[in-house]
Amino acid sequence: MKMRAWWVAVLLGAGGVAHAAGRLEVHDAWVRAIPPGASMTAGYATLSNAGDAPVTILTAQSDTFRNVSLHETIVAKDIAKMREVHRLVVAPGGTIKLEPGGYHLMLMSPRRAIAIGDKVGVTFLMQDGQRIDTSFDVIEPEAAQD
Ligand SMILES: [Cu+2]
Repeated sequence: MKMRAWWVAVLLGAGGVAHAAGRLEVHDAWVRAIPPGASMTAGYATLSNAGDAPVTILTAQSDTFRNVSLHETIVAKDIAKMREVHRLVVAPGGTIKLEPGGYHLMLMSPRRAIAIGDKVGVTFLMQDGQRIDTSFDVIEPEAAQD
């Protein structure tokens, strides 16, 4: 009897591990058009986890920019500073917004000019090895503020 209970527990445990998975969904993704004379801009989006395990985003890449990183804007003593974020965890059923004044994608050293209406491909890289390909719309700078 004890033996049978043990087997049931092992089977349930294995099943739980095998099926629990994070599932990142990216919505409302946009990039601020690069201001004249600048060589960097930022990307914003709503990141939701539709899975039943946490999703850990390590970084992102883009064919359009040589240098892409996850940043966070922090205001200390009325001065806004940015720092790189090396892991962003989206809880199961949770949402994190990349938005002006908060988390954002820092997009630096463009390989080509981007115009309003263009789409910029961004790939999010997850800790578990998953890659999610997304598309960000380029929007005029006046459409947002930091
Ligand atoms: Cu930044």
